[in-house]
Amino acid sequence: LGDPGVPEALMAAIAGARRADRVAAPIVGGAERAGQAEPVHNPATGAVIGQVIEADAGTVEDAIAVARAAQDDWSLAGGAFRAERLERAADLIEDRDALFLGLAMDEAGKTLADAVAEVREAVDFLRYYAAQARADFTHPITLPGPTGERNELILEGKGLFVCISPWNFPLAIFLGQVSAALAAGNAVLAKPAEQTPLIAHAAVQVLLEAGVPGDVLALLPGRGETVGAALTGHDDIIGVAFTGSTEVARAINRGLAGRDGPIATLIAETGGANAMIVDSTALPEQVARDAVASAFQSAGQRCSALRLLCVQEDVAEGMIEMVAGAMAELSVGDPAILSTDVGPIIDEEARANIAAYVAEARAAGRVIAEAQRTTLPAGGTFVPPVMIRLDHVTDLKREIFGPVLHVAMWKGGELDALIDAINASGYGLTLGVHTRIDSVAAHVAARAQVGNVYVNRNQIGAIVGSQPFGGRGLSGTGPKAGGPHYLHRFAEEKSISTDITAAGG
Ligand code: TXE
Repeated sequence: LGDPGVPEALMAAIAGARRADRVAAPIVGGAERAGQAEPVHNPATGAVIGQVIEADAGTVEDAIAVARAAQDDWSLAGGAFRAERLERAADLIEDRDALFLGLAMDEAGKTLADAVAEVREAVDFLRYYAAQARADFTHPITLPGPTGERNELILEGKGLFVCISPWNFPLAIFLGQVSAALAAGNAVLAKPAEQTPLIAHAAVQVLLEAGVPGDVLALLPGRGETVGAALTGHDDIIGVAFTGSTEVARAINRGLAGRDGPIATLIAETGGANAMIVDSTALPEQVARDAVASAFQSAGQRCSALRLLCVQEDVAEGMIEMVAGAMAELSVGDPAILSTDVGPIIDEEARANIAAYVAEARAAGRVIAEAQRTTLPAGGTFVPPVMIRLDHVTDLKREIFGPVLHVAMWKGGELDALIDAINASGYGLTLGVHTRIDSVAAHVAARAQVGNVYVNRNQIGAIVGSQPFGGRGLSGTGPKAGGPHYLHRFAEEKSISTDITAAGG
């Protein structure tokens, strides 16, 4: 996006690819299912951008039966066979970037920059897991043993995996889960978020076109309480990859535990109450840049987003002023306008919740800064960025999934108490630290009970292969997406020991 002219050219290509007649129908065995269509809306304008058809109970059962019959062959086909297809899908998405960028913008309210990052991440996931499948799932691993014995370890698909994804990364998280489950040799039943079925539908179409057999990949749009619960409560399911709220992860866990089926795996990535610790040696310009980007990109609708800025007391006034100044510059509005920095909240329910929280803070006199440059389309669901002052870091009780940055102060000499208080939230996703003292950064990084630590930089971002992403505690189960161990959680290990002293051995 850095080249002059590139954003304009992309916007023109996106406009050319836009259509209002897309239908996210369930896909089972490679074929679409009919049903009652409901509108899908653009959160920035309220405009109808397509339709979705919820999978009914019969469609869910059919998808499970079809997947059950096909999964073994898919697993036996080997990692290289599967990798080829996932890599082809990555190529197809790159070829059709205007389609996917446009859907990320129109369906999820992303700015062009956020949409570009999202499509890039989705493609990276496909290629990364494909490469791992080729390396680890194609040939047996030979293990040591006594003379006359051959010991091998092979990795196979576990069975039927349910992938349940959220709306905030409707392509990257959706495809990250689905491609990992497929790469490892599972059959996949994918349920996208209610708000973003169209981009998921386009992604499944690409995977099928790339040669993934229709029988091992079903798309089942619909609500969490109906389609999601039917899938995760089914006895034939062996694993669930879930990203969303902590409450739903708990509900899924309870559902899995209550079944008569096999002991299932749950890979969950949930929310965060992410803090940034700023000490008196930190560079104010850098803090302002990183805090504002971390808190307000994607309108704060990222699990990694900065929620709580903890500034050392003696420099707090200047730091907060600097952050407030950077906030005031943000332009809030329709992402279809290229200069927009902050887009809409995903839907009216989420908007109303965040707005009520902000109104309460405002009434208590705690709103100390807000974005000034707002041009909000009438039918959209927006909350302009705000900064809220807290008396103490422990005053942040829950995740506010929107453009709300809290700020609290801490006293020099009380760093360990601060880290303990942050850890005590129970969440464990990201923690940022801004300091010019290396030993302080190392100390914070060592004591932080989180999955991702960011030092002197923007506290969001998970580069596939370089910054494996995921939390602990209330933030999820691990292993980390885009990391070397993720794929193995989707796989079974089988060890084969053969006596090779016998004839022909
Ligand atoms: O998430 P849900 P929502 C957090 C964030 C946000 C809150 C609610 O705090 O405010 O969650 O967002 C499916 N069985 N995050 O309502 O409900 C649902 O259909 C099976 C953090 O969007 O958790 C969707 O596909 N599935 C986050 C997915 O779960 C069920 C991203 C997520 O929905 C289900 C999104 C059920 N009983 C929200 N109920 C992050 N980590 O980035 C719902 N679902």
